[in-house]
Amino acid sequence: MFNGLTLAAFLQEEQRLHGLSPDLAGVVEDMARAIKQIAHHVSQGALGDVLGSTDAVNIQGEVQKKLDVEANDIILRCHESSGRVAAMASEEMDSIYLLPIGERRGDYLLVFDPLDGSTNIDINLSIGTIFSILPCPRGVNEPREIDFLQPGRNQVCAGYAIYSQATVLVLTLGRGVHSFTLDRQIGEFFLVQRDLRIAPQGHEYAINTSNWRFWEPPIRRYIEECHAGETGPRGKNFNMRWMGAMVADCHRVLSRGGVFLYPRDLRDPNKPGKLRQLYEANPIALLTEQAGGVASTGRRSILDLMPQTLHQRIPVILGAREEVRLIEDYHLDPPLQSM
Ligand code: P6P
Repeated sequence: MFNGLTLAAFLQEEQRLHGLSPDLAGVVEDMARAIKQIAHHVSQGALGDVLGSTDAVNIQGEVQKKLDVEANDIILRCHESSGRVAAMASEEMDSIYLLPIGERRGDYLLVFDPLDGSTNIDINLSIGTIFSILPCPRGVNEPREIDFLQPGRNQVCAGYAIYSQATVLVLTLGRGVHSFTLDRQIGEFFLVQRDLRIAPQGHEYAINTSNWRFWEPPIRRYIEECHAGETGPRGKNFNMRWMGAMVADCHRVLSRGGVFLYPRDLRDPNKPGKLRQLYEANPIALLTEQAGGVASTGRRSILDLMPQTLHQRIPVILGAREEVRLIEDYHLDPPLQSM
């Protein structure tokens, strides 16, 4: 058996050494319990009744997969009677989720994408769960949507699970980014890496290049220079990856560097981006910054943005500090802005 620190022991250490709130530790442990249950369903594949779609469409306009709904319900069930959260919100639910009458309200708001990358489910490729924990405004016993509309810098915890060869939980409590791997035999998460760091320079980029014709000039310029490789202005060769699941691409960035981009594109000028701020961009942005990277819309820090609606979408460019700063500089370049 792996003899590293279990998640529970890590959280006890955080309480002992850094004053982590026992209730916040409890929310993390409840989320880990939900992730273990989701991991079990995901691992069933075609052998379980988990593949395929429902006939429902969520608020995002996306057909809900069976596992989307199952994962969402598992997370709700793991938290609604804990007395640690005051309310929850999810990519799969139009409005916020108020606890059943009689359940004690806690100090935290939980926001999550229960299954990110759903289009990968039926083809057995990586998917994940992304979560963000916000403080519930003091004195609020029945939270409203507006109580969730906090900038990402308010998060007290952010993390994701990636369901792949192994089930890996990556987590920050504001003191670095730490990675845990699930031992399925005994049902424990073990700490396998403390303080993940993203190298300031990178040579891998992740973007869906089929959207090329919709990109703004600064993004085209950056990607063209990556394509030009060592013969071009960057003087080095780049590699490209696109997993179709933000959690998988961003796990690679956190694990071996590079940059992830889902920029604003001109397909629908009213849509500032594809990825949702509260439960995709904000938690991954906090993890990125905690690992020494930068998370930007191209024009400003993601974590400083005040969300206007629960399912707000924003542009996302994150990863290696020097790469993201270069992309931000391209957004400031006046000749390009006029294009
Ligand atoms: P596209 C998954 O649906 C998701 O929200 C992210 O996880 C992923 O990075 C992106 O959309 C993929 O979008 O346009 O390449 O299918």
